[in-house]
Amino acid sequence: MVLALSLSAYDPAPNEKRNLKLEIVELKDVSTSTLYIELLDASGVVFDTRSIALAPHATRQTFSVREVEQEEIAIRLFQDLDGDGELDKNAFGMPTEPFGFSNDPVIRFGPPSTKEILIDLRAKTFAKIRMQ
Ligand SMILES: [Ca+2]
Repeated sequence: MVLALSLSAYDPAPNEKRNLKLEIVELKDVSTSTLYIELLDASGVVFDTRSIALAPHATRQTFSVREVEQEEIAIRLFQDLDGDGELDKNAFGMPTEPFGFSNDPVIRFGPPSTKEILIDLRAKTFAKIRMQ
């Protein structure tokens, strides 16, 4: 017991928090819109959602992800143009509002896997996402 207690003093920051600065580019140039940002853990579960009221005609936006405990996260975003708080889709299920994912995956027939969009926060402190 004494040994365990003394060893714990050498634990390398077990609750280390990580930050990521995001630059989001190629937003659609409109007078009013809101950017929704979803943060997912490595298993694809959303653990945080943020929204930003974009400045009129903003085509880029920065955002800081602060103090997350996850070592890897995935990021999903969309630009809500009609103010309903949801990503609009057409009859085929294709988004009709701008969206983006971390790592800028090529979108073909559906959303990317979580693995494709994971960012390793132990290696990266900055990421750029292009809206599609
Ligand atoms: Ca919408």
